[in-house]
Amino acid sequence: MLFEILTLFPEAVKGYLETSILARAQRAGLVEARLTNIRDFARDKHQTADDRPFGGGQGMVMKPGPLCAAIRSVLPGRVILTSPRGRPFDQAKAEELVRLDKLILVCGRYEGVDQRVIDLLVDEEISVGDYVLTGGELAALTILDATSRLLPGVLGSQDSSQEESFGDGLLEYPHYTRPRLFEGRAVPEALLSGDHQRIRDWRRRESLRLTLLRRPELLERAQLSQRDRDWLAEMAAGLEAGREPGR
Ligand code: 4FV
Repeated sequence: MLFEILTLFPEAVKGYLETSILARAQRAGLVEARLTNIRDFARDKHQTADDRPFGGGQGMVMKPGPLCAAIRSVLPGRVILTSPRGRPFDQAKAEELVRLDKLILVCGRYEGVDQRVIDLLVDEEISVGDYVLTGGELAALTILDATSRLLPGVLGSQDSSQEESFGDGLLEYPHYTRPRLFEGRAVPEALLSGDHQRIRDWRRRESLRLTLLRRPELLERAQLSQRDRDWLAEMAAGLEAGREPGR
């Protein structure tokens, strides 16, 4: 899968791409990430990529000329602008995007980009959260990371995307590794039992319990068995009665 990243600060993105799983995926030819510096498309002698907003107000706005030229230099492909106005990014979106061969990720800076760039060339705006970043680069890397790790072969055997948060619409169960006892705290018995069904049940109950406590709205969309529903009812009753630890 090819990711074209358009940014005014390629150096801010490079380091992350050259690290761990993403670096290995690029070496294996599973992922290709190309960086384009939007300023290279500014034609004036000072290579100006931003200007003051019409109508006044704080900050600067990215100029349409350099940004449109930069986008057109990497077309065709799905053009995504990372911005707080965008559709919230989630696992389902990552699973949709990973079906594409190529993604063009445009990183905003300053107050944002001239609206005519969006009207002319942007297919969709995506937000990684309801907060304001200094730049869209972290959002672009978030989308690239969550999407490319779903590509077959990107996650090695030691890392799996099977059983994880949102994999089945629930929050992930707690993880434990050696030592068995740490600062007086033991690993739950079930995980030491060697009984695979018991281990699966413990993990499923923990996922359900954490999701009930922290993200109950996710339960509406999750695929739940009757046993899951029975457990949830028991937990909800336990919470009511203060029996279930609220954590
Ligand atoms: C953002 C977000 C974000 C806004 C102004 C870049 C910044 C600056 N992008 N999800 N939240 N972008 O805050 O995606 O242009």
